[in-house]
Amino acid sequence: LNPHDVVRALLRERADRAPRERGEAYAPANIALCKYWGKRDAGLNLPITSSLSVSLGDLGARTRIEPLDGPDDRFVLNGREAEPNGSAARRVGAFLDRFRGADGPRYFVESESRIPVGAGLASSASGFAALVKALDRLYGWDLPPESLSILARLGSGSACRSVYDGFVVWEAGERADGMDSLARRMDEEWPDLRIGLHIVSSAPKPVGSREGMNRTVETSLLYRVWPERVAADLPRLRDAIRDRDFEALGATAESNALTMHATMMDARPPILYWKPETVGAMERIRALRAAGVAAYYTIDAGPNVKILYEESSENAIREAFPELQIAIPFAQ
Ligand code: 2P0
Repeated sequence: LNPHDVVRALLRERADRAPRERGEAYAPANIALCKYWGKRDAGLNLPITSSLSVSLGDLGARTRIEPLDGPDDRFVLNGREAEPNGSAARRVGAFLDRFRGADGPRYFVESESRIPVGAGLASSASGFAALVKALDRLYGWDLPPESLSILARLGSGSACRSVYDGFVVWEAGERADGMDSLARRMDEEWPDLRIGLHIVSSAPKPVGSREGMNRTVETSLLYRVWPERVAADLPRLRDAIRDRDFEALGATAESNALTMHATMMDARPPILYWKPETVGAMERIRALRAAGVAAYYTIDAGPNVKILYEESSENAIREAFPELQIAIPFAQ
């Protein structure tokens, strides 16, 4: 199955519906506590392992889509029109082609992202999840969330997790067509949980995450233990969430991120996303911990550091990281 076939299989008779005037939707960014790193199918973004994330509440993307007369799509991101042939517009256009075919309708797409630019926060995750939900509203498909998750995955793997709020598990699945590779929300809340975004650099990364994960899978010997690491960490995280055991949650998430980075460092040529300031922040968090403040970190495919803590530690964290942007996953 190619991505277009997946779309057809999910939409079925809905594919013939006429559009409304517009569709609009919001989707949060997400941070993985057990990471997605490595694909078994690059065309469908099917992962080698399952992953677990938490969505970032009101840090995300709001997207509006309207049919457009004319030969080309228009894409406006944070008030700025994207270059028609730039990488952002091409990626959105290629994604829309999976729904409409190459000579289908053109669209005006406007997206506002409340994610710090360049935060290495997989803005593609909230972007594609919001776009799929906006399309669902434009055409009145009213698809179940599991289908929206599969469709979002076709845009960007981690986008399948941004269809939901809260804690989310993306089951890797086994099928070649990926119809069982989708995310579901966990039925748990953690109102005191906070995620601080410590931005070290917003410069473009030397190796994109797509290339980084492919190179790791192909060349890293350490990657061979990654599925075992995930198999051990996922149940630990589920238990920690169920028991509200913050130390277990933070320690597992932190170790999981370090193992992911170890697999990258073992790739040939090696991939190292950290900057001196990244390691500096890791040290500061370790020092906070030694001083009795429960704080842990996780790091994605970039130099920025995401700090996990609970509301009761907020003053100590803010003192150590005055510039922190704070996400509240379970705001009431
Ligand atoms: C994650 N990352 O679980 C991991 C951790 C980066 C490090 O998902 O190629 O943008 O679109 O499937 O989803 C970033 O990868 O990659 C990512 P594609 P994606 O959050």
